[in-house]
Parts: sequence; structure tokens; C-alpha cells
Amino acid sequence: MIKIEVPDSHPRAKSIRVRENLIEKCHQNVVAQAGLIAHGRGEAFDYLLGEITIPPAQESIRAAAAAFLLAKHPVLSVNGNVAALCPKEIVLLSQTIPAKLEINLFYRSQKRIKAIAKELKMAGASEILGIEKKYSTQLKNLESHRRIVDKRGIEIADLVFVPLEDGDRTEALINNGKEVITVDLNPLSRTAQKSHITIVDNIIRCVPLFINEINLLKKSDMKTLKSIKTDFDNKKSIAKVLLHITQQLSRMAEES
Ligand code: PTJ
Repeated sequence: MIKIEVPDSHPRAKSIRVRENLIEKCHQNVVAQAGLIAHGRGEAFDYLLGEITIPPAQESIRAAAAAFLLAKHPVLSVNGNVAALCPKEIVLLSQTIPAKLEINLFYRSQKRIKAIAKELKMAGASEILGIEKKYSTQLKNLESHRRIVDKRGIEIADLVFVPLEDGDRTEALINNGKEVITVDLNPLSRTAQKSHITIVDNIIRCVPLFINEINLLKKSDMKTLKSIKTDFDNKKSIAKVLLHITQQLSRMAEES
């Protein structure tokens, strides 16, 4: 593995460092090889957003924060990319809500589960579901490895957070009666389109904002939380994202 020093002066230093971290975590079995491809796809969509959290994403974060505070048994599903990109933040999010953390993988292997659990423990997690075979069960209507879930977590959850999802599970979770929230830079992905609440943003940017919003909304009563959640319309929100991208591209075309 070739390690490089990324000079601070490089205009894309931050982005290169994120890539380097993902490559390293791939060698440590945290990130699947396909996770590197998924990241590249995410980066391309992030360019289209201007690499900022756009206003529709902020509205989604607010609705998602309200939904989490209203949920009885919320679970944060963690895959390899999430564990590599924002381990401390995802653990802090689980403590802030509070919500269970469950490892759930598409490219599932015991080696990877161990490596991801180690990563989350180092980031401060005390309880991690999805590890012990004695608690595992299977979701109905799903054939991929993502069907293997924890009896104490996703199996009994009313709300599941599935960031950077590959698409086949969202519908299965919904068909199993769960509410689904995702983070996906691609507003056109099946998961983005099917989820109840989609945050079109980079997970690295949005989880800290999410934590802030939950802390702010903790002071609100149930009625306020319910109205924030019911006033949110995911289809309209994705339409706003697409409009934002189109307007941004038109502006750039006019300026060039
Ligand atoms: O760790 P595993 O085995 O569970 O596998 C994880 C991956 C990501 C490989 C798997 O879920 C997969 O193949 O996902 P997809 O189908 O490539 O979808 C991932 C989605 O996440 C894509 O729509 C990307 O645009 C999006 N994405 C990538 N990086 C980010 C992102 N969204 C938000 N923030 C990012 N940093």
C-alpha cells in the first residue's frame, strides 16, 4: 500500500485525505472494495451540490431529528463506509438520541464485522448489535446478506436509519412496517426515492448537524415534534434538491 503525504496547499486536500482514510480502512476490512466505488459515486453528486449542506437537506435533518425523538425503538444501521467516514459522530448520534447501533452489511463476513465493531468501540460505543449469532434473525422479503438482523435491534425497531444504503433493503424494511430515514448524496437512488425521510447530503457534514438539531428539538413538546414530522414531504424535498442542482448548473453555465 502506497502512503502519501497530502500537502495542506492542495486544493482538494480534504477530499484526498478522506479517500486515503477509506483506502486504509479497506485494507483493514472495515470498508468493502465496492465501498470505494460507492464513495466515488457520492463524490460526484457532492460536486453537483456544491459540497455544502443545501437548504432542503437542512429541512430533512430537522424532520429526521423530530422522527427520532418520537420513535420508541430507533436503530442506527452501520455499514463499512459509515464506520470509516464518521465513527465518532455516529456513536455520538446514537448516544444523543438515544438509539441502538447495529452493524448490518451487504458484503458480510465475520472478519469485517469484527473490524467494524473494533472501529466503533474505539470511537466510544459501549453496545453494538449485529455481532452475536445467538441474537440474529432474518428480515422477510430480502435475499441479500442485509436480511440478517439483530432480534434486539432492527427486528423490533420502529425507525431505522440506513445511511449509504445499496437499495434492496429500504423497501424490505418498509414492507416490514418500519419507518426509514437515509442519508444519500444521490437523490435519484432507489433508497433516496423510497425512504420516508431522505437527507441528500454528505454523511460527514450532516451527522454533526443532525446531533445539533436533536439537541435543539429535545426542548420541544410532542405536538411540535409531530407537526415538524407530518409537515415534511419527502417527494417535495427531493424535487427541491433536483431543482437546486439544476439551478446551480444553469448559473454556472451562464457564468462561463
Ligand atoms: O459495508 P457494506 O458491505 O454494507 O457495503 C456498503 C456499500 C456502500 C458498498 C453498499 O451499501 C453499496 O454498494 O452501496 P451503493 O449501492 O453504492 O450506494 C451507496 C450510496 O451512498 C450511493 O448512492 C452514493 O451516492 C452514496 N454515498 C457515497 N458516499 C456518500 C454517500 N452518501 C452520503 N455521504 C457520503 N459520503
